[in-house]
Amino acid sequence: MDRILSGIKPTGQLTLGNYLGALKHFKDFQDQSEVFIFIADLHALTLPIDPEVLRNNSIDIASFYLASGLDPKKCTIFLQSSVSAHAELNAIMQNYLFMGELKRMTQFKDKCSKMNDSQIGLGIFAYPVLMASDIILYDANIVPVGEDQIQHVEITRDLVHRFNTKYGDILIMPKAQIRKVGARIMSLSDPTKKMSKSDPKGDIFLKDDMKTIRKKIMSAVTDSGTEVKYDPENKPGISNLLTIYASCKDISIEEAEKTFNGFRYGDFKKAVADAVEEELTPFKQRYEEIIASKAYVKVLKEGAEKASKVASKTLKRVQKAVGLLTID
Ligand code: ATP
Ligand code: LTN
Repeated sequence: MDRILSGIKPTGQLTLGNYLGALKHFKDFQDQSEVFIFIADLHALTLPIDPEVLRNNSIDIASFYLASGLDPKKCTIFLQSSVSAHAELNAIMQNYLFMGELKRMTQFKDKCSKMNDSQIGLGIFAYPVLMASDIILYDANIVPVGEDQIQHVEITRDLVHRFNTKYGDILIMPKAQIRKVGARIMSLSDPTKKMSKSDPKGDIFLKDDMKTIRKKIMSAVTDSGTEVKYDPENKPGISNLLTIYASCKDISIEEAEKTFNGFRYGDFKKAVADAVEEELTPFKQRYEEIIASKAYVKVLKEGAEKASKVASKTLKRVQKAVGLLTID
């Protein structure tokens, strides 16, 4: 049976990009696979963050997970920090990834390009080690993520290969699973940049009210010309809106393109806003109910117990393999 693992870090308000690229699809696995979905709160500490903001963001993500249809009876939902094996495995795995590899990571370069060495914490540099540990702990073979995370899964694969070559077949080889549509939603104000929760210009936030969301879509940057056509290079704005539409409707880009043959930009944007509203309205309602009932508390508590059982077994296996004396 497939083992699925993914997580979102509570660094800010979740965006439509997080939803369409990752969150929306997690539930699709829970009927036929073993699914582990977590809140990557230790990762959120890798850049400065206010403690109260971190706590609230974590509660939000847990509630969004439940609102997306993830069922705690069918999957395991937990906080990374409540399973200590993540930090313990990290301490071992940091010896099997090297400075040169870590320096080449796009996320590290993007996030730290404007900082000097006295501002860059070790955690953001070593980020891929912790992420690899997250994946390895649950013997996950499938890691559903947006496009920006492929490089981190690839370095995990390098680590697994390196480790298994040295110690035998100890770790499961994971693979990133990327959506055909929606793996990279772009900013509405600059469609050449990724929509990102830490760079909130041109973002749609899941907590925005529907009126604001519609307004943002209606004022999204479009391109010269009049044709609604998928051409990311020459028409990044229109292509991004087509992607958002296709992803909300669960159809291909080609089908979306056909739907808008002959449409004016204004009418097209209105249809995109309708599709987003249709998709997000029930989701947002469920989120409000979950926040009000605090349903996430029990889920996170039980999730931590379930996750810890699985994680501690893998940790033991790794400790033994590298020669740590494990006394049962
Ligand atoms: P940050 O801005 O703090 O780096 P982020 O918005 O990129 O955060 P993450 O927590 O890194 O979000 O990502 C959670 C999941 O959402 C990941 O699987 C990531 O690949 C996916 N994701 C993030 N942004 C987008 C986007 N614009 N389009 C599609 N998927 C995305
Ligand atoms: N790096 C990811 C969050 C994350 C993750 C993981 C995703 C941390 N550990 C393990 C998948 C598997 C991000 O920034 N979205």
